[in-house]
Amino acid sequence: MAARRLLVDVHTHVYLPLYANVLRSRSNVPRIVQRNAEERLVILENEPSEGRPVGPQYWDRKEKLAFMDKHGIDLSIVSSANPWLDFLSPAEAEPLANDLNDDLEAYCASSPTLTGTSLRRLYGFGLLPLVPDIAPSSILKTISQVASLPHLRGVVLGTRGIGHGLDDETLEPVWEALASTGLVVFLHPHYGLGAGAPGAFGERENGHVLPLALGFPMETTAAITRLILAGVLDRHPDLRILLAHSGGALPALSSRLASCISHDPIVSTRLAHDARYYLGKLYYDAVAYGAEELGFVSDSVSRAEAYSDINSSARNSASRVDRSEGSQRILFGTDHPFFPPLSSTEKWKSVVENLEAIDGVQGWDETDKDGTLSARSDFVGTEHGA
Ligand code: 5CU
Repeated sequence: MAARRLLVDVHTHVYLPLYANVLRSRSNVPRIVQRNAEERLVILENEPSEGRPVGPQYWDRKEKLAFMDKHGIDLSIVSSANPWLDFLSPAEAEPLANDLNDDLEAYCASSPTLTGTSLRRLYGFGLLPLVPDIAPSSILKTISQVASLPHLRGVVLGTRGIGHGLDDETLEPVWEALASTGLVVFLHPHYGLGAGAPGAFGERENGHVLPLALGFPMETTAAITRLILAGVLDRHPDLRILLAHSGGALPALSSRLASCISHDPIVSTRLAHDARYYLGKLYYDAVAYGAEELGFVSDSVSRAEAYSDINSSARNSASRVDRSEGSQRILFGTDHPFFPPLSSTEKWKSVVENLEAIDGVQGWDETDKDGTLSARSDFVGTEHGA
């Protein structure tokens, strides 16, 4: 009998109890503050209204499983939510990373079994102690720890590396180790790009809209572009990087990026391929909320191979693509527990929209859609019997 298609969520977060306690102990952002009977999460700089209400949906595993049940999600790959360990010293970050990885392993390992399979319902992306002045050997030790924990399938990474971004040469052994272990690297924003630029977001109170809708994706776009420009994907073609929020603006700007590179005397001979080629080496969550956007990402991935030859003169012929190829690298996600509905609804709008978007991509057949919904099983090792 053919195996049932699983619904797998690759973008879903937790603040583990130990981490929430660290946030409660702090007097600066990021922190959890008590206001009257309510706890509030303050993680972004200049958050309006002292952050947002925070409760068990952020740390209680029962709530995660209830959310999954409500939306028909069989299996989730849970990652710590931002800002991870970014604000800690090396002496604090390394032991906390190790403890949180052990806690995440326990959170997943003791989750219910997925009926009819040998899988658990929860797997995880662990944490690395990526903070300024950390010894690279500490990061490498933690990569070995994560690789040894059977329910952790990768690591979640912010965009700052150890303070100098993802093009920092000091990170070279980190990419090497991540590529050789086969761990997935889930690249996720926290700071927002543009937020600090004078006048970028104006003075009007717009809640979280501008930093989340624009700042987050642009931060991811800049981080992955810097990594590509540093030649990391040329040196480590096996690195499996999953980009949050469907890769931000990278797909839409990739031809402009390629043009800027080819006109720049410093960079024009640096890379082995045209910039658009690297889009086919990355993975994208499907947290885009729209079928057109997913279709565009899919096209960008599908045409990537045609840009392998940096000197190819027939680039525009690559625009005739089989869109379904791109679906191979696009994976369903929810961003839970963020984006809860503002008024009570049976299902969360953010989830329903992402499911409808996958269903509505023109040119994707049922196999393409199923692959995206089930995280292509081999990507995170969630095939039946794994
Ligand atoms: O709503 C937010 O602030 C966030 C966040 O911080 N992280 C995330 O993954 N999604 C939404």
